Amino acid sequence: KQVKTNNYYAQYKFPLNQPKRLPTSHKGDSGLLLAIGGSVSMPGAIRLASESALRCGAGLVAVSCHKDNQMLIMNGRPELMLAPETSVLLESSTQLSKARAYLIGPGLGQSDQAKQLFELICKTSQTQNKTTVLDADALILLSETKQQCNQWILTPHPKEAAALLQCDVTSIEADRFSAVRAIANQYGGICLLKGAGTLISDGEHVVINNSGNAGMASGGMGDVLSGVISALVMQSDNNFYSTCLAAYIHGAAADIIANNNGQRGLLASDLFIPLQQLLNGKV
Ligand code: NPW
Ligand code: AMP
Ligand code: MG
Repeated sequence: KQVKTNNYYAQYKFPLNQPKRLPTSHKGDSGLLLAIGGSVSMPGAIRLASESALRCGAGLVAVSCHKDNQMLIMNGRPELMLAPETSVLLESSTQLSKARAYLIGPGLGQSDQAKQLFELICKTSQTQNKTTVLDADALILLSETKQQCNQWILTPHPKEAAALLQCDVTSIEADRFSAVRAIANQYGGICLLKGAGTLISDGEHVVINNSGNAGMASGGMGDVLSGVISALVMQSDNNFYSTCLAAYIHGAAADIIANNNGQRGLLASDLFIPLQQLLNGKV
């Protein structure tokens, strides 16, 4: 089985469907992302994910979050839109049918409402073959239901990976290569196993990411990554490639900040502008 280092960025700097924005581009060309998360105690996670998706070229982002958080999440980022907050309302919404990709999990929580949203998104991504990034709480919910879909991109940290494979964190870390392949094979699609030396696998091949630094061990960093992946899959027809590229620029953006300011105190939201610069070849 092949193991490669992540040189996707160096090899194909602009392999997206729209290498450069055409003069005639409109926002529909790069697609609508439906982002679901942001329970009462965690509005920041889905805001970080949604804002990074915008910075990485998503045409439109609509957020489904707890009602109490709607204004907070829109605050200071009026480019974001709202989607219905319950599964019943979301099911008949245009955002669900029109979205080019779904992102579910950042700050979602595991309440009954979260479970219903999770079931709706799983069902719709399976029946409509829609690319869906599952992160954070969505991975814990997935570990309880054992569903499969080839259009899924799963982004566990080691504890979430342990839940998915029903083992402990020590076993995951003892053989990260087997773990990342096993998750992709068991649940379908692509798995990105986080940590120093993030691994990405389609169940067969494994790519090792070589960007990033220990300053990234801070809250919200994974939420940003889920937004980057979501934006890139909407602009490409290759989910594996887009996930590798996202991992690379996520780490590289953190490296740029750390080189200037140091690793300690690096914030997830510091990554937005360097992400945009990297994606556009400006650094
Ligand atoms: P311990 O302490 O080692 O036993 P968090 P999360 C473990 C949202 N967030 N390797 C560690 O366990 C997310 O989106 C919201 C091994 C830790 O205590 C999710 O919806 C934020 N173990 C939700 O919170 C910012 C690791 O897991 C435990 C590990 C839960 O996300 C933060 C739980 O970890 C967060 O993103 C590793 N690499 N990483 C916001 N601003 O709104 C973690 N663990 O950090 O309590 O929660 O699982 O990451
Ligand atoms: P999460 O645990 O979901 O917030 O995700 C944390 C993000 O930061 C993932 O993309 C990790 O790969 C990255 N990260 C955390 N710690 C490190 C580290 N020590 N070195 C490199 N990347 C890290
Ligand atoms: Mg996380």
